[in-house]
Amino acid sequence: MKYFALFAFTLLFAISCGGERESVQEQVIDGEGVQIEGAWARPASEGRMSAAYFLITNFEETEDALVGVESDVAQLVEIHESYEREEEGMMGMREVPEVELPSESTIRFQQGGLHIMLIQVTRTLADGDTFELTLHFSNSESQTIEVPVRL
Ligand SMILES: [Cu+2]
Repeated sequence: MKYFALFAFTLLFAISCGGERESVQEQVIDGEGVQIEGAWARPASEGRMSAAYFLITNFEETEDALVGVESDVAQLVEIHESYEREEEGMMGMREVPEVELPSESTIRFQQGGLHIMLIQVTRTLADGDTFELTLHFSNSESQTIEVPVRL
């Protein structure tokens, strides 16, 4: 339900700023499969945590889902979501087993929202470095992307 809300927001945003809307629609018509864009990750010292972000667009008419993520740059790689902890009014984060990718829609992984948690990175990730991340989907084939580290 949360992911549907995110998508609805994206649509609303697109509609509220005229020119954007056409390019978004065009993108959805032109694309194929599942595409990942705008990937980046935060710098981290060896042994610490980093987080990776990107946009995933499912151009297909069938649903898909991100069901797992792997990388040799961290001891543990998890799909996380941020949420507001009601008791304390603070933000927390927790692992989610998968993220639905509705047909012809874009899901945004971003700070304060969905993200890929890289726990105990195996080497220092400095601004300008890159590493590989492999994403597994329920329908489409796995994809390995190059993720740049930046501030
Ligand atoms: Cu996290």
